[in-house]
Amino acid sequence: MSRRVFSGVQPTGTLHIGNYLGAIQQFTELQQEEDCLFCIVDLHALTVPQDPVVLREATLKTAGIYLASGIDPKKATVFIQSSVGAHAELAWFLNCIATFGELNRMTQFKEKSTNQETVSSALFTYPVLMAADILLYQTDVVPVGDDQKQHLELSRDIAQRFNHRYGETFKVPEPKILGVGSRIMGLDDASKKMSKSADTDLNRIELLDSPDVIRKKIKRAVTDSGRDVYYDEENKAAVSNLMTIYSRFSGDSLDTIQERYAGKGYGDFKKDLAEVVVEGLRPLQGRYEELSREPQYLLDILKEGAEKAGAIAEQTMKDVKEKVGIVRL
Ligand code: AQP
Repeated sequence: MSRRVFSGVQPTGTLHIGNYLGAIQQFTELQQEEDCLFCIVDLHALTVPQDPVVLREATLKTAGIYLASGIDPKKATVFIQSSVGAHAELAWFLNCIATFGELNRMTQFKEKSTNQETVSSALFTYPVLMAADILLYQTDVVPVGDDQKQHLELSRDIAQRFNHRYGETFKVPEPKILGVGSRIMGLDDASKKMSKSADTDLNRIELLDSPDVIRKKIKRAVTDSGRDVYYDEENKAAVSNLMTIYSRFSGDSLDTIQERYAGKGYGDFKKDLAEVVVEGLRPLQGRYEELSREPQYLLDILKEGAEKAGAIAEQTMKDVKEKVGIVRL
């Protein structure tokens, strides 16, 4: 029997190769065998201030990138989080289960709230909404990048606590985190992950960057001291990150890449890496271009996805309300 898979991406800008290699590429593989739901989590994006026009555009762009990356709406359910009201509703019930102490230990909250003038309470409770997203669909497997490991652990704890208090209600989900490429680091600073919200766009290669922009960003990417291309995460963090990107886009192993560039410098390696990434993204960019000519098609897919997801969510919400003692009128 196929397993239920759920994952989401925030529409907080244009997706980058970290989102793609860490998460979306797994989605396209999983949809072949499993029962998949892929969501654009716009309510999560609202935890930090958003321009409404930009948010709406980014939501549709993210949906377009999903499809352009190879997510097939005939195989997987694709929808926008806010189009299924039960996400926010279940989050409330789970907020009553999660504790302040465990949310206070979330490292992503600490990173995102540091040096901010004001921090919304929703940024603090963000992982509870994420737990709701997952638990609502009785999810077995959640494919994510390595940065979401702690949030996934919390979702499991919340599910177990709810089940213990009220009786078996939620499946306890398993994370699916890849090895190589589960955390792509910034091109400008290999000690921090590549991120949509990093201060400079030299931090990331966006999936819709033109070939020239990709070449420029890779040329300017930081490297480490020395000139040899070899994999050593501790002493050669920047070069190791670039080798990981090369490996994931080309399919070549890290050893093969190391042999290929033995005796050559960073310059040759970076030049080839740029072409590997340009070629790797070409099909996705072509499909995105085609999809942008049919905006209604995308809206129809999202509407249908919301209906399918909503029907599953409704079952879970019925059970949750029954269990906690909400009066049915
Ligand atoms: N650098 C990364 N390497 C590998 N995987 C990554 N992911 C994010 N960054 C990397 C994975 O992409 C999926 C979607 O992430 P998200 O949009 O929900 O939020 P995020 O993890 O906070 O990603 P960003 O790009 O850093 O966005 P902002 O800057 O808006 O917070 C997740 O599975 C994530 O693990």
